[in-house]
Amino acid sequence: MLRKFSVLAAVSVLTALALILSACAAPGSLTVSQPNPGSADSQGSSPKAAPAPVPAGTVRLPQPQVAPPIQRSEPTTVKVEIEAKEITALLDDGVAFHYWTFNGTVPGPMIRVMQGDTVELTFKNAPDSHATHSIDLHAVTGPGGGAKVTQVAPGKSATFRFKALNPGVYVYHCATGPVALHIANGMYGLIVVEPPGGLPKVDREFYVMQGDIYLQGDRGEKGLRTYSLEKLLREEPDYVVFNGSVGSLTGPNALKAKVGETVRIFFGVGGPNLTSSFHVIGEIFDKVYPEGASEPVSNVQTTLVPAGGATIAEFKLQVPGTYVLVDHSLGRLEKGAAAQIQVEGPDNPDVFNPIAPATSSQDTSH
Ligand SMILES: [Cu+2]
Repeated sequence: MLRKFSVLAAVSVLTALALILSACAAPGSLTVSQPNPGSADSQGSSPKAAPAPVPAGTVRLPQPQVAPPIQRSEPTTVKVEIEAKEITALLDDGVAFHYWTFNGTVPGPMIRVMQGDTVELTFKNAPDSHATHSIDLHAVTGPGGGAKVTQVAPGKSATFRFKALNPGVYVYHCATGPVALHIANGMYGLIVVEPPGGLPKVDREFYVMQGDIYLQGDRGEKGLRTYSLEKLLREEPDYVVFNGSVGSLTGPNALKAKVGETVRIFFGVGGPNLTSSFHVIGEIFDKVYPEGASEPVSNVQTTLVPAGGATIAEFKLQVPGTYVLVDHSLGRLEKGAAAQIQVEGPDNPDVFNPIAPATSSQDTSH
């Protein structure tokens, strides 16, 4: 069924492209896009139909682990296995979504290798998948970043090797058409390629990725929601989230650290559409590797991370409290883009001292 949707979705993309081209060919005339009755958005039900109820027992996707730092100094061959899995999970309280994932998490697993390693990657597509999937790693030098040789039908697999030539932190994503839809539905992750000798030691590492999600219906509607290719093409997301869902890294799910520790955040943007103005409220990045480049810069408040890009941000924690990770295009905070680091430890009045705090009950710290 969804494979059929995928074909229809591709037709819709081509229709949109034709509209753009016709607009370009007729300067001065304004082409207004018409609703496409053949698009995935209207397939099978009226766009006004209420979403189906959230299936019983639906929970949030688990969080991916941070891969451990490389301990060796010589290159080797690393075998990696990744499986595309389509899973219904909670996107928000009372809202379920049919995610397309790598290994069942959003983002997918962090792959961590060393510069000079040969990576042998086996890509599988689960037998119960409905769509073909693939993988394009930005750390790969070769056609499609691997996507040309990994267009894998449900129940099938493919294997290829690549040499990790350049150190850095790179996005990987599904590259099966419409690529933006596969990314929006959850198919992205990071591969870290450490330089020989590794990254400088820190006390804690975190793995966070931002994504924009597009749904049929109105914002805030409850139930089992369906993706919207139309909104994706208009770049009007219903949700902007860190690590797959609203609240996946806040409250009881917050990241944890202690005063005196230095932390490193591997932060990537799956997109597919939005660039992030990545910022941590109440902190200054002591070091940022802009766009994942090899040379860090110092003392940064907010760093731009493009769609399909990543960065490494590092800072020391001097003051206890809750620090909120945001995209400083703050309308997106209202769409879910927040994570928290809860920092425990002794007060540090030399650095921060609430002498006479406001007594208003209004909390603006989120
Ligand atoms: Cu895919």
